[in-house]
Amino acid sequence: MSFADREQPRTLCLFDVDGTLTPARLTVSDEMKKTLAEVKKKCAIGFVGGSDFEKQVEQLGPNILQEFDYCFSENGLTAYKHGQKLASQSFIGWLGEDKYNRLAKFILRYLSDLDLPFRRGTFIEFRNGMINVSPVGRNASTKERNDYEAYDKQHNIRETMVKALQKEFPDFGLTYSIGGQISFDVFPTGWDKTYCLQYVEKDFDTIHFFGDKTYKGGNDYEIYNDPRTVGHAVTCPEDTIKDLKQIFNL
Ligand code: M1P
Repeated sequence: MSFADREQPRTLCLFDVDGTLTPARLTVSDEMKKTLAEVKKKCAIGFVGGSDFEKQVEQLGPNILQEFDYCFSENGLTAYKHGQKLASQSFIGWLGEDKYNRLAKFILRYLSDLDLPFRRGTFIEFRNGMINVSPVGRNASTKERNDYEAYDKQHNIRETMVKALQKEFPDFGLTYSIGGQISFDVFPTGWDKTYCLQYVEKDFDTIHFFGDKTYKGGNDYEIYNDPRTVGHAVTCPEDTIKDLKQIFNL
């Protein structure tokens, strides 16, 4: 059995990253690392985030492949178990070049017409299992991120853009998910965080999921409500630690 060295070998704790293990786009605390190491003695641990693997390394540290039993980037479209890469599908393979071209042209045109107080660079980030669209651009600094987020809250830029995309491409089978501060993810419907469960559902009797965006429309909603998980809604990394201490008597 893969996890025979754990006290509860058929239990998995799966964590969202931003707002659950770390503050949004920032790095993991020593206290969280210590708590996760304790939890790993009890059961298997993994994370599932919308970001790509490189960003998760920036946030969680260079040794994530050793520290976590499962690493799921882009909702599990890039997946590792015990440091070994698992097979995955790609966004472009699923959608096809023609449809992606139409989508990208519409997005770039839409973005160029937006009135924004400032812009930075990288407006479409092309990933393996999704694209990420940012009206302000992914090169925004932490301060610029916060400023943009406040502006977006006031003017509903992303929400309005998602509605326009849904109207323009009703038959593309895509889901648009506003999970962070400055962008939204676009991926095939069904490739939300529940996508990663296919890699773990047979190996565990209990899969705890911890996330901060578990409300309808949040990017933890589907996996939090999935019958295969026991959902835990948290408000911040400190709250996650509090829950873990209670659940595992740490
Ligand atoms: O993990 C949540 C989101 O984090 C980032 O969002 P933003 O840059 O807007 O704060 C992105 O990596 C996004 O893909 C991810 O869903």
